Amino acid sequence: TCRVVCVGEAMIMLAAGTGAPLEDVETFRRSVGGAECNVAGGVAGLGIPTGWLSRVGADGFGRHVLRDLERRGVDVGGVEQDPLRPTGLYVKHTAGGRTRMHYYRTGSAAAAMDVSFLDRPAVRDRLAGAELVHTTGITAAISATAAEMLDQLALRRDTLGFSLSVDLNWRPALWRDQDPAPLWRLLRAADVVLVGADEAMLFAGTSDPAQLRELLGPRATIVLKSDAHVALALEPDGRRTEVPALTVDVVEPVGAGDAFAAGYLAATLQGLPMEQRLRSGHLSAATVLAVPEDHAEPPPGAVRQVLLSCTDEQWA
Ligand code: KDG
Repeated sequence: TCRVVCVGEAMIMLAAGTGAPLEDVETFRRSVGGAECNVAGGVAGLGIPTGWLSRVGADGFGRHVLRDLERRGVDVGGVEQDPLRPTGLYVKHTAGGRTRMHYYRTGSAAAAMDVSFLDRPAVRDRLAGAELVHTTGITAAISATAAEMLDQLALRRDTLGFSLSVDLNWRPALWRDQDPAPLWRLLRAADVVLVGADEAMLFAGTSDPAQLRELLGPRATIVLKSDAHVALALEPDGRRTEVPALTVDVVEPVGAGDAFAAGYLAATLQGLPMEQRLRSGHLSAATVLAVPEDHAEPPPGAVRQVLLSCTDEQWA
């Protein structure tokens, strides 16, 4: 059984080969992205049995996504293949030091996830067996039916007994004029909320931990990653733990938040203290900051141990 289950869309990523205007770019490098499947790959890479629940098109891109996640050790038995709708795509284009994402995902197979998706036996069983379910604000944005599914997922948390982790992952390009109410509901239902200070400002108008606590309610451990590269955890009982990040040469930052989530969640499942969870998040994020893809390759066993439970002596 999977101890962790991640729910959300995966896409084929096409990284533009040059920083020329997009209309002039001729070559693209293919890989796989999507916030929740990045987290699934990261947690599985740290040795925790992990599944990814989603839908892909019954097309070559969907088959590639499945194959790639399986290769990284993620259980994909709960993924449904849609004969009618395609696997989503996005183009990542870095120019002048700035990365832009262009989404081609409207009407994708994953956007058709709805409440009934949770009742498919392969999905239901995995949720029932999971200790932790992770999703993000992106899934709340991709369609009204996916947002409804998340409301239902939060209800099932109480009957099935998993904890719910949500990364804000605020993507204004996906929300446009949509009402973000489903995202607020999801965040307020979560046991763990992961959020970057800059996106908290854009979404909630504040990145102050005490104000976020008021807005999000009493339930969750809030993990706030600040601009000064410090991660702060604010637990429901008021305890605060802060851990500074490593200094790394950043190749491309997209996906680092997902890797942080993976490290943090894997360490949480190992029962490690908060300081080590945050360290594990930073270390895992560093592995993605150093590559152009949105996720890193699974680490070898020896490295895995360091990523997961860096001791005070190792850190000092
Ligand atoms: O967090 C990284 C994701 O943003 C990326 O992999 C693509 O899921 C994606 C999205 O919707 O932006």
